Amino acid sequence: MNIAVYPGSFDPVTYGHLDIIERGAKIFDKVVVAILENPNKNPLFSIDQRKQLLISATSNLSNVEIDSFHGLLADYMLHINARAIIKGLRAVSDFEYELQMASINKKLAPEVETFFMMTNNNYSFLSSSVVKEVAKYGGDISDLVPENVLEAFKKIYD
Ligand code: COD
Repeated sequence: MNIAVYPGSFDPVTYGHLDIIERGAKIFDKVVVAILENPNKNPLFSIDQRKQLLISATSNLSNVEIDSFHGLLADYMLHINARAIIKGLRAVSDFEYELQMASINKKLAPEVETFFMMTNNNYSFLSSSVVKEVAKYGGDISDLVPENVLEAFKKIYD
């Protein structure tokens, strides 16, 4: 079975992420969306909240699973016996960082390949940070995130 891991912070999941997940799920047998538990970051949503938001936003996709991990992605890949990492690319600015990540992951786990998927043009400007900023100041994010994420923001800011 070809298992791909789509790692990220997903704080919170956006339509940009979901587009990558849906397209990835058509190519790979299974896609594991893996949320990084990063003690150095101060997320808006807890790991459990992010997990729940992702679970319900992907409930229509039978070959998608949601998990979380800490430490190195390369170790997690070997731990779950996955050989493919999916990354989304938006702008040239993503490329430099992602090239560095792909290179270090290749060094740490040579049998693991990184696959890059170009953003959907409709979401090329979209990131979790942009969504959080707009929501914080009362802007409309209904075209940017699924309904359940919209509800989660309402609980924080309404
Ligand atoms: N369109 C397309 N792709 C998108 C969009 C969009 N609108 N928005 C986000 N994406 C992509 C991102 O490019 C990324 O590939 C993925 O979706 C997740 O995005 P985020 O912002 O939720 O997550 P990041 O970028 O904060 O995640 C970083 C990782 C957790 C993947 C990374 O830090 C990591 O692998 N950490 C583990 C530690 C490790 O192994 N480090 C390497 C050695 S130093």
